Amino acid sequence: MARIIAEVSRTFNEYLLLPNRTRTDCSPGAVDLRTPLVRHRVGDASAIELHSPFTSAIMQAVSSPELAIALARNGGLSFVHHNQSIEEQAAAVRKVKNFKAGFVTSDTNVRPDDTLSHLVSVMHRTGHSTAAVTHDGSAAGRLLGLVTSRDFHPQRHDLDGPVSGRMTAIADLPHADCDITLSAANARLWDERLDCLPVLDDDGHLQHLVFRSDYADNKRFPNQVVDGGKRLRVGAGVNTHDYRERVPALTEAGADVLCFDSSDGYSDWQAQALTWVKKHYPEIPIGGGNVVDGEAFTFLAEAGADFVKVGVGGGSICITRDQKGIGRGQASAVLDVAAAREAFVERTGEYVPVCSDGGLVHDYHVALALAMGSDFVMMGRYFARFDQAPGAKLPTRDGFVKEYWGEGSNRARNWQRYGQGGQGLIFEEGVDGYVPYAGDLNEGLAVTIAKIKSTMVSCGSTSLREFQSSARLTLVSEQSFQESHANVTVRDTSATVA
Ligand code: RVP
Repeated sequence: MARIIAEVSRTFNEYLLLPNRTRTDCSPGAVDLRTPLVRHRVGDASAIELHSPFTSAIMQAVSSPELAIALARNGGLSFVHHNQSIEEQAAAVRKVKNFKAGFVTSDTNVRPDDTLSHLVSVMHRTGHSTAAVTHDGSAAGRLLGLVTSRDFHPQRHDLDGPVSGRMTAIADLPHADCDITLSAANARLWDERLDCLPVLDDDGHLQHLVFRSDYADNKRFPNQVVDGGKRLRVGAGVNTHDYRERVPALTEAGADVLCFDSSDGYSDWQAQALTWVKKHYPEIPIGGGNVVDGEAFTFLAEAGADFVKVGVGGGSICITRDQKGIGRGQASAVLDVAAAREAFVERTGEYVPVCSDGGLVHDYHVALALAMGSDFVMMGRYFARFDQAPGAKLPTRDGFVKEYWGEGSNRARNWQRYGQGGQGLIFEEGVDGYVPYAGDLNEGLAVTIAKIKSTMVSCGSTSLREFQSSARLTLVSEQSFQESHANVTVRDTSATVA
């Protein structure tokens, strides 16, 4: 007979944190958001630590190399999605690993015989005012010169004329070799009063451009998550179908950590795949999931998962619960799994981090997920709203939106995550939609981090471990939920704020 679990399935919206006593030394500046990413012995440090507890969802509409770079620079980590060929995914991982702060791959490139009007349209598209002139118009072609928007004027110069007529030719252009460091490049930019320094390989092919403004930019990211070689860290999603080919390629590309990406990770397939990876690639940590209860957590932890992802059906684009009737309120799922994790620690002395994945709608939901025992969170909708996410930005009457679609939607065609009986998608488990545009990730995430630190201060905690162990949570009634919101007509001050 079916067993009914007595406990009601609850969401984050149903809880609030009670403030604890705040000591005088507990201020936002003292709050440390570092958190373990992968399994470790209790008392030892995790081989990979995040500096802020955020990962981005293993989704096409979310985890592009650009987003991965921005998130790692802000202390978190992206998992590059696997809904692409092995070669494409490995190339995306390489792009993140090869990112050198301040060393930019030129995105505004033309050939010497291109017209100035073509140059104008390229600059318009990229929004950049410095273009590399290379023999083939590619970012890695032989550099022939640089041309900037200051080198020509549409009214003074014939826009049908060639770019070569207005560029500064390589013979007159200060440039550097590949082994130059960022601080040496910066010194040259200032000493020689340059705005841009091209970096060339031995054959004169363009490798990077270094801009004066980017040096200061790099100083903005003291929390970036890097490997031993100071390269940004990045993760990658894998599936239980082609992992024998995908895992070696991703490892070779330099991925720091992998994660099985499945809407239901409580399966023998995932356990077998974990066993295989642990046997053949013991050096690369790999997470498992998704699960919603302690039993499934223990199953994956025993199979070797280095962290376990929690959440079925709570994602903002997810309709799994409607379609299949499976899932669990995210708060109940996290609480159950976190309890099993503590039992696992007691039994084995091994700490297996827990990730709350999906359904985080408000910033305070992140704080609740952490308080309930998650070591870090994974978010899709949240990151899809930013400039760095790959979805198109579209105008609406009231501003802008970004495209965001589920991996179980027809649009994603992700049969590896949602393949139903190996027959591709017979029915959708996700939707294709829009999210409000939220600008630059660096600014948006800074606000979220400030709110979480403020919550932790109110709860008297300066570390996530302390937050988890001392948090007091209360269930809210419908009435107290209403009371939480403003109960006046809120004046729209946006027009008057400078
Ligand atoms: P959210 O942050 O609420 O947008 O949720 C993102 C999560 O939703 C992903 O990390 C994944 O676990 C899940 N997902 C992705 N696609 C789909 C779907 O199409 N059903 N669900």
